[in-house]
Amino acid sequence: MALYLITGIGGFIGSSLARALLSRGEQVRGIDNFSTGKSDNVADILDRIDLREADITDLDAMHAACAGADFVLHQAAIPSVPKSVIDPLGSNRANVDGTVNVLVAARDAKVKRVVYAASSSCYGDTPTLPKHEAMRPDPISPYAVAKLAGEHYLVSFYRCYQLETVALRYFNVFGPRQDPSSPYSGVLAKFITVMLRGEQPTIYGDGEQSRDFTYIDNVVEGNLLACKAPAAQAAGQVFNVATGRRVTLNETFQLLQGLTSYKGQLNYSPERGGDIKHSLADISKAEAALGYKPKVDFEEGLRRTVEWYRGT
Ligand code: UD2
Repeated sequence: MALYLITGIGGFIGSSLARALLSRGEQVRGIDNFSTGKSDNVADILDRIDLREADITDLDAMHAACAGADFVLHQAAIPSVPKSVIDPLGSNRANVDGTVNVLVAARDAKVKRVVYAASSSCYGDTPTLPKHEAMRPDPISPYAVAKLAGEHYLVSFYRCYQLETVALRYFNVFGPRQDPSSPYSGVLAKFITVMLRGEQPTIYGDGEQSRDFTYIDNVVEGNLLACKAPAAQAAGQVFNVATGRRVTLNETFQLLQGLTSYKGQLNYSPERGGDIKHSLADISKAEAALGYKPKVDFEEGLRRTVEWYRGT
């Protein structure tokens, strides 16, 4: 049994990781400032985790949280491309300063490995598809820059201090518990909840933008594999975590019409600043080095997610 520290445990991804680790008999400690995370997300596991309410930019709190931890799964962040366009300083504080703090604390506590939630946004709008890790990043939004800076810090901490680090570039993660209520929420959480209420979803742009939407279970699997893969293959490395298939928003809307029984129309409004047109991952590096294989495809993930929101 190992002790895992999850930063951002109150978030949709952090809380999903916690549940998966507990079900495997592992010990879980979590830290969250509950700015975007929700205590509801961990309500059912509260008695089985060591939960600490603190900010990752608080170095003392991070030192205390890292003490005795074997692995750190660093998920805490202020996500959202448009939010970072409005508030680049806030994005930088949480996503860059916060990440350096986590790394310093993990290094000092001599944790075995840090796995980091990086983002597909680092690839930017370069025309080459699929995106592979050897491509030169070309971030557009402040969020994408901050997430990429975090990656570079991970690699630096491996090279300078031999702290084993793995950066996982998540591609548009979705699934149960993703917050649908903020203007910055992920598009699938918003569409599903809006359509289940019989209301009209809004597409920014023409709806022909595409994403490699990745169901949460695949991301959980990627994290677990990243902790266990031999250092020679994983430490100091960056991996895409995705499904290797892309769908447009217009296609997604059609699929959701069937799953939610929504009969209404779509509303189209102007494209969002900082957006990327197409996103698709090459996942061969994660397959070869980590043994990663997406377990749940897009349609099945969508079905499970709709069912979950229907039940809430
Ligand atoms: C980016 C990253 C993703 C993750 C995320 C964190 C890319 C390709 N992906 O997601 O990996 O880091 O940031 O926030 O950079 N949209 C609508 N209607 C809505 C909401 C969104 O049309 O009500 C559009 C939006 O303009 C975009 C697409 O849906 O074209 C996806 O938007 P999103 O906010 O769900 O995720 P995205 O791609 O910014």
